[in-house]
Amino acid sequence: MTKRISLTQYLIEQQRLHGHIPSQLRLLIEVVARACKRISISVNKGALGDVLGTAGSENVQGEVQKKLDIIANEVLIEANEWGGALAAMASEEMEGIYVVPNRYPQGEYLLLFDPLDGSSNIDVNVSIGTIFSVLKKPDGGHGVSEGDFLQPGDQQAAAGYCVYGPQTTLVLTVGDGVAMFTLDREQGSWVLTADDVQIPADTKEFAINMSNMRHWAPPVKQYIDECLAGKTGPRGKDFNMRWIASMVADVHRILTRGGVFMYPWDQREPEKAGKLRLMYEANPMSFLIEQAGGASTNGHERIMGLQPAKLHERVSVVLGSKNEVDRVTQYHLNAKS
Ligand code: AHM
Ligand code: MG
Repeated sequence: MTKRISLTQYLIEQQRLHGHIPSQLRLLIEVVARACKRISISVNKGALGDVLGTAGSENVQGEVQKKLDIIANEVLIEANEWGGALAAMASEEMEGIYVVPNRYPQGEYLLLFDPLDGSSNIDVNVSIGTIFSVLKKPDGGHGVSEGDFLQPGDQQAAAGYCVYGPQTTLVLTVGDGVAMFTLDREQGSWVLTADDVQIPADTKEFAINMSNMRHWAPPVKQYIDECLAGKTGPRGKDFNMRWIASMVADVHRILTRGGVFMYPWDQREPEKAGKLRLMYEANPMSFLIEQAGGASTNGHERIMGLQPAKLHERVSVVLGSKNEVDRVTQYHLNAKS
């Protein structure tokens, strides 16, 4: 029988081999993974657990909250606030930061999350997920403030997501490659099922919401037009399209078999940089993608190099197979010059 490696064992071995996972960080990752297990139980209950439908409230971005958005947010906060590894948390579903209450020890890390990504897919039983990012609280200064969170993605100590699909899979990076763990429901444990994940540099598959085509900027339109032209077009090959409308599921496909994912800026709200959130979605996914040999830009620059100006900042996203991301980025640069 092949030896099964649990998440705990993987993290301890990484710590021994490379010495770069401090024990607070290891503890924190394990707690997030445990919270994802709990969220997955709620997701799986669906209508039987009265978790479907809207909650009758809106989040800070003016989006209608689903019951599961709120449940997942609460599970993550409850699980993480008492462990001693964190100073504060920030979530796509909360306006301000959540400082760890005084009754618990304060740790040196900051946790950011999109508790339930792909909310529009909850009620239709399509894959959804949780995305998380870990930063270190900057040295010095008493207490913790929103400004402490405003660090470029390059500073992330760890990032990952959990996809609640036909299988429940946790995907993680601590800056030394990407590993995938599948939830064994009978044992209640995360089992390592893929290590050192690599994204092929070339692809014939793109993911974009095509219904927005008329609003895109010319470089995005050019790229997609060329893909659609297929074998007889400038690319000389046929492309396939996928759009799950859950970033976690689309990114998971790309980490598994390559592809390019885009949620670009468009003309509907020109002052808005994009739809997706830099700190809760784009940065953690960019960290995973780069660690797997892919690339991630906002069309112009590396996403992980961007200095955030605010917690709920939005960004244009192009990520996945390196050669395709480079091509889209080059089209943007050409349009500028
Ligand atoms: P959410 O965090 O409110 O779920 O929104 C983010 C989601 C992404 O997962 C996905 O890529 C995108 O929104 C889908 O957008 P659209 O409905 O425009 O296709
Ligand atoms: Mg989201």
